[in-house]
Amino acid sequence: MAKLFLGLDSSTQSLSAVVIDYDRRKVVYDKSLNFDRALPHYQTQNGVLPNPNPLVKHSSPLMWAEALDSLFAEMKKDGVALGEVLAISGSGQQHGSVYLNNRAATALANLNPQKTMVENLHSIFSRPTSPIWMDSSTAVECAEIREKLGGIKATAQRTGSDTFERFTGPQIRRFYKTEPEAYAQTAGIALVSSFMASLLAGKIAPIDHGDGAGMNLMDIQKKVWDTDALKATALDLNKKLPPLAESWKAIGTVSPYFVKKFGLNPDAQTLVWSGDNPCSVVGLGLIREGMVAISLGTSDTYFGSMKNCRTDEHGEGHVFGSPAGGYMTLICFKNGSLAREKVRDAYEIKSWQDFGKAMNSAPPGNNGGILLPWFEAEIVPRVNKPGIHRFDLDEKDAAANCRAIIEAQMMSMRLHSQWMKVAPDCIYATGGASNDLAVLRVMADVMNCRVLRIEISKSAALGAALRAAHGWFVHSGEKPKWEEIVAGFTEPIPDSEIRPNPDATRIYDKLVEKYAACERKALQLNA
Ligand code: XUL
Repeated sequence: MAKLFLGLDSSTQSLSAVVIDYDRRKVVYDKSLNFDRALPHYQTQNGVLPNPNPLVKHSSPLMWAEALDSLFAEMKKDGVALGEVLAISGSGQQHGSVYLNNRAATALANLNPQKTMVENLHSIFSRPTSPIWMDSSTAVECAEIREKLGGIKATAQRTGSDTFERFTGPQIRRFYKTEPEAYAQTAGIALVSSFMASLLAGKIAPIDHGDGAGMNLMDIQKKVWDTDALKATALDLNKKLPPLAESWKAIGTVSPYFVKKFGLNPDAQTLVWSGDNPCSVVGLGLIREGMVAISLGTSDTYFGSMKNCRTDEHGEGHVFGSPAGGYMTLICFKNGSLAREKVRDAYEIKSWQDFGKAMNSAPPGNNGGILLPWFEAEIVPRVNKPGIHRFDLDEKDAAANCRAIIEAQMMSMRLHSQWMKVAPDCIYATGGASNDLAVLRVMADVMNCRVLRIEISKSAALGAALRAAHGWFVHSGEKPKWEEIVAGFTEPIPDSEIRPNPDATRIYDKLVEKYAACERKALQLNA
């Protein structure tokens, strides 16, 4: 019999399912349900509920529950062999929180298959909506918690990250301060990931160390709730959080609701869910220290695997638990494609191909010319207001400016990932701009590391399915190796490898020092 594993991904805009046939190393099913289109009665826009305050971004936990019903119905209709699925795990958009009252545990344990999920669960929430990662209404609470924990460095050392508006602790604090009665009625707080896992398992699920690290509430070294952080956040919070667990922990067999309604295997194990970024680390095959993925999208993201926990004293990067063991980092640079486009358009360059040609007509190192492309306020380094700064760079020189923006982005990644003390030995590049060879060449040369291209779509759901396989083996008493679990599922695009050119690398080893000095100067100018 085939070994089938199901990975679900409850993301901002959709719920997706990926089924893998483990022995055949194949994805055999892949489907997404878009919240706005499939469930228009919640009136979300891109998965977010309308709100007059642009800083407030909430979604509906009941919508996520309804989506689970709808997606299982689709899978059944599509003839997925649900009775053969051995284990299920999942991925959730990080940081979002769900507030449950004291009816939740009983309702979950008694899900009635004659009714819909919505009918079963409509009265279990102490807060009808869930703040999600796009919310930025908690600046005050971030400052309050950070101060109580002793500042940026201390907060990052303790929880893996400085306080951020979207992180769950500041969100909980805001709820506690603004709606004290509803907070008092809250018996349990879940993350999106642990909420969805709770529905599948029919009981309150633990939070894994990957997603738990995105809360500013977990001791990142010991992987336990941090008493001081809990106290700095809200009253009695220790009574409202579920236990933390390893990412491969089995919660129990799937709720009979899914067996009776959709024909799931009654012995199917539900595994703890994790956040989408930790799941993507597995779905991209970043299972050992030194493996890094760089996604060149609207913002550029640097994901790396790290064996031992180190934190960023400037509090710019994040450390989460990796579901493959150890840790992962996520460093997000806001001025990604939009900045690249701004430079391309400023010089009236028609295509990315022509942009690449322009870049290639300036030499590696750009004769020392440096651009700091903060077209928007930047996350890494922290820059509060936009500013463009040029050093030894002629604004009129199109080729030099095209090369300068890419070199700046790559040198910034090199510089601001140094706190990890892990030099990458293999970079998987993904996202729109990773199709550009000239860009990847600079990446390889600046990072002094080979670069391979990889397709990222569905990496979180695939990672969840691979985690289900891994967790199922662990639960069956085996000691699965991650290399074997991901083999054949997370291969880079064939023949896409670019190796660093030693001459260029030598130039960048020097230039990055100048870049760092320019950055310090520009930060002063920008302050
Ligand atoms: C990570 C973050 C986002 C969400 C997106 O810190 O906020 O990547 O996880 O779903």
